[in-house]
Amino acid sequence: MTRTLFALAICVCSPMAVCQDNSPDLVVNGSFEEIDDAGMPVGWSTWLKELPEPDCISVDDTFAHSGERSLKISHRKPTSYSMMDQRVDFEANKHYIITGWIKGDDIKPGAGAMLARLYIGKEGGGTFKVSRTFSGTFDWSFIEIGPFPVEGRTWLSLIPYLHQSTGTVWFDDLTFREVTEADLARIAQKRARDRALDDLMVVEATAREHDADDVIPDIQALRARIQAADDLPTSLDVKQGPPYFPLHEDVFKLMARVNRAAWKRPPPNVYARWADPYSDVAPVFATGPGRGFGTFHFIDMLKGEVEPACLRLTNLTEAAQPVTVHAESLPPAEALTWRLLKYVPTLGGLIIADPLPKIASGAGPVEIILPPGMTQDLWLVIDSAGIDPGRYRLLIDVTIGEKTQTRRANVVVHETALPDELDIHTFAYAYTTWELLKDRIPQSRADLRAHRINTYVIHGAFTPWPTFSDAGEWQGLDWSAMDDQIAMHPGAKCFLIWPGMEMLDRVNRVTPEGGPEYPSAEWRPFAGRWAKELAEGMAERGFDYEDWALYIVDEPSAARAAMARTVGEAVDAADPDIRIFENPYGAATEADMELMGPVVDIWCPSLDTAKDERLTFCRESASEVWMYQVLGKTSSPLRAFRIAFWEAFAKDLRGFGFWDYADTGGSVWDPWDADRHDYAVVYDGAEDELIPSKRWEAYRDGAEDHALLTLAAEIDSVQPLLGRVLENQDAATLADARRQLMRAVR
Ligand SMILES: [Ca+2]
Ligand SMILES: [Ca+2]
Ligand SMILES: [Ca+2]
Repeated sequence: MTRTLFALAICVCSPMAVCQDNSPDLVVNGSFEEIDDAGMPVGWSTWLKELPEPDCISVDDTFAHSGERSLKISHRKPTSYSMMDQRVDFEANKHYIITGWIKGDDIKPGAGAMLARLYIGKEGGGTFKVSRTFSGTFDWSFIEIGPFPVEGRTWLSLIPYLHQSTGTVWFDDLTFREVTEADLARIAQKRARDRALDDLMVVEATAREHDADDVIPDIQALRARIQAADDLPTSLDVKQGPPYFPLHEDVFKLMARVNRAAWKRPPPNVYARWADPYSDVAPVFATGPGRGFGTFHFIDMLKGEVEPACLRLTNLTEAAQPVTVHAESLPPAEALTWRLLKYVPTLGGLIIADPLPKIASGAGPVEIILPPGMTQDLWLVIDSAGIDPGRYRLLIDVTIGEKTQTRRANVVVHETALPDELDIHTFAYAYTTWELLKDRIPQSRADLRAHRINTYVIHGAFTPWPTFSDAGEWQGLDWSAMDDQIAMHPGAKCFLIWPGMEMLDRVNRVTPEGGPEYPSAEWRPFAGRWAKELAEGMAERGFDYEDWALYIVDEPSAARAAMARTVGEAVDAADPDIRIFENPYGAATEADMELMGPVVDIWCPSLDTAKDERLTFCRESASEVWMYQVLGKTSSPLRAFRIAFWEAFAKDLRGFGFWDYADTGGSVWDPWDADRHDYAVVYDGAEDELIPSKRWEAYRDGAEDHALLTLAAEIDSVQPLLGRVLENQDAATLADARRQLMRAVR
């Protein structure tokens, strides 16, 4: 194929078709056609003083995606790292898209390699975005980053690179363009179209599985209508949930017909059955009689625990159905809370069952409208704190129109009680400064306690820092912000005081202005004095050394690991009883770990690294080992939030923290409105309301499971049950293990 023909083919298939307005390209010489006297590309620089290999960066005239030239980066040594850099300036508060083309020849990774990719850097050298990584040999491939909002930013760095790898990479036609309102509308319509088509695919697969052949032509006709539609919505009502628009509702109506085909006898209008609350569910959901566990359910609980039960409802008609649910015979009504599991979209094009707004308490009745064809979970959350131990029969009437179906459950509340304080440390970086919490601080603190959080990270803005007179004399620590934090968290098991030494030059807040600087020998006594007074102040407030720890830097590796060591030594010299906490993840090398080992008392490695030699090292070099995880919206409630507690128990990890309780980019409901993942496990409801998610409920249930395991620790059957849960990682195995453990500890 000649170059011209190849270029033509690309025009046809380029994903840029989504952005038709073609606003001006902000990259200078993104096609690498212009070169200076030294043969280097105009507009680009290498920030390296010296290249790792002579001529490893060049402009190549053998291969080009367009024009005659491209950027070539080539390494012979697997340790080499080279890049080009261009700062791109733009207007704030708009959306942009970055595109480019990349070609590779025999790219092979060295140790810790990031291979070849396009990296977008922000001020201070941090990562803004990255393309996917490329390795091996491949022809010109399209890279696209965005569209993304830049919010207040006015510049970014475009950095094509080859990182610690041998081989050759070429880059060409790098562009950076504003995405207009019209483009954004088209992108939103594409999202709506993809949602409907993805759901229709499930309908079609189910139709083929159920032999619902008569529905297939209608599925194909609807697909054609969705593909051809030119009036799709440019925004989805993410709070309301699916179906999002009339053609989407047509997909759901077909789902009703397909699910009905599975019934050999006349189907009910709404099929209601018990399901495990932590099993997977989706709005278009293949179902049929006898799937799942149907009409009868057991719930075993410790005294003082909370546990959900779940009624899964499927509308088998093409009309919306009002459903009334009422609990007839029951444990005390005060123990019951009804929550409806709603669906929200994710950035990756998925739809997940996550928010759990409260819709009623007590016996009911609960009334919901189930859209055509939709499957939705109704949770009945039981709190056994106010229930006397014993066996209760629960009758749930589900009424649709004139017809009532009754679903039965046995609730057993065991004599054995959940301890008031958990053995394991639980924390969620639940800063009072998060946007989502600013007006909901008391609610959030109560919600954290209700979800068994007992340990709080107190960040640098609340750290008791020393104050100095104008002459630079030490005036003691300012406890005002810390005292407020202590007052907000009564009964806390532990405070992790994170001064955030690695940020904003905070490491030098222990010395007066113009005084000695980190890491000089003169700086150290100041750090020591600060730590000593911190411990004295905590003691005055009733906190022993066991009740708090100093979390010097976050996620230490490289320079941060060195800082943890240096600060840690100064702290140890001043007061060796102060406990030092650090949370390394995959970026921390063996050398980083060994550097910090002598000063760390509590290791909190990321769970994925809490294994093998790393875990052995942590156990041997510190008195306690905890773990943490960074969990996103699509992390599995069952596995990442609940069963992770079983893994913590199996490995004797004494803490489980996760990022994050309330960190969001813009609205927690909307995955597209800001350039930051919505990590939060709670949603904003009415003015002062915080709506829990399925993930957040799973965390509480995991913490309670951990308490059950602790109670059962001496029982022979605990190890095989634990092993089975960790191996199978499913809801049914977990429920069975819980039941057996409860019977063993009573
Ligand atoms: Ca070119
Ligand atoms: Ca958001
Ligand atoms: Ca529970």
